Amino acid sequence: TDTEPSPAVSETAESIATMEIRGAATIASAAAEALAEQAEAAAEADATASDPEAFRASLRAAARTLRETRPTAVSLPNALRYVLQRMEGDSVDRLRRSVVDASEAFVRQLDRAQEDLGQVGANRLADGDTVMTHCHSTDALACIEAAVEQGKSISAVVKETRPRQQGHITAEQLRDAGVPVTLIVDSAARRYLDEVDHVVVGADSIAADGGVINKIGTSGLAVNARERGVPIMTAAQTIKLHPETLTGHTVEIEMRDEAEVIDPEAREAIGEIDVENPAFDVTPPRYMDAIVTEQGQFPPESIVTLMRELFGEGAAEPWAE
Ligand code: RUB
Repeated sequence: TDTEPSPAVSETAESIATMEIRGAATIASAAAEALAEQAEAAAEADATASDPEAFRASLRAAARTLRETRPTAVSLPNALRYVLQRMEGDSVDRLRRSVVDASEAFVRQLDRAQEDLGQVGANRLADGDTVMTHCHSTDALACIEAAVEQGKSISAVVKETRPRQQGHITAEQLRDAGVPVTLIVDSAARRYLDEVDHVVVGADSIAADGGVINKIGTSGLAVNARERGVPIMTAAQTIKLHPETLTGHTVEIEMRDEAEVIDPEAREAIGEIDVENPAFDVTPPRYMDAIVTEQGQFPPESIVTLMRELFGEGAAEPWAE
């Protein structure tokens, strides 16, 4: 149809769904860039090149395709909202320009925010600290890397993070930053907390009550950290704040394929069982010591104030048909 997403958008959507592109911040910037690619393609395509309304419709359709890839990281719809709300002009060329500019501004802000929150998070870490990580979060890594840049000597205990083992990516990136890494299986976390000074995790979404939605296993880690007396922070740019939770909605937890947990043959051998594979969980605010954002650090219970300030007008859906 006229509003079919361009090949670039379909490709990005596919890469997000298959987790070739993953992690909340990376997904957000890829989505914003895909909208810019859609704008460039639509400014050339026969059906949209000279029809501003058709052009707008093709951008909305592209945003819907991107939106449907994964449900939990709110940075994805927040990115789409940011770009579409800035789409303006009465000619296709003006519309195209506004989308491309908004997309570039969004990605610049995202990078800047990560740098700024890295400084805040780094201030919470002391020279000689050992940190524990879960999954792979570019926001969490920004804090550790900034601490290293401040001249602090940091080492890390990295949880492998079943079933997709994003911990391996974290281990590699920390090693590249000169941080000595010890990789452990997830179930060894409590044992190693005795040797850890700070737990640093990321977030896919932050709810209005301060609940932190992040990779499955984060909530158990937080409870264990509290029991061991180890502080835990979540590093999350404000793009992770989930506006719909202001009006009582809950965050959808993605359920992924059982083949990530057990291979079909082994499953067959066991016989009749159920297998479930939730990708994320919710850490209640009382188990999280701080949410570190580019606007400073917040106790989870007070994040709602920032959320109202930034997303108070609610969760518009500029991609609706
Ligand atoms: C990734 C994950 C990360 C957050 C934050 O899950 O839970 O901790 O997305 O990452 P998945 P970042 O691998 O399933 O996408 O700080 O890079 O936004």
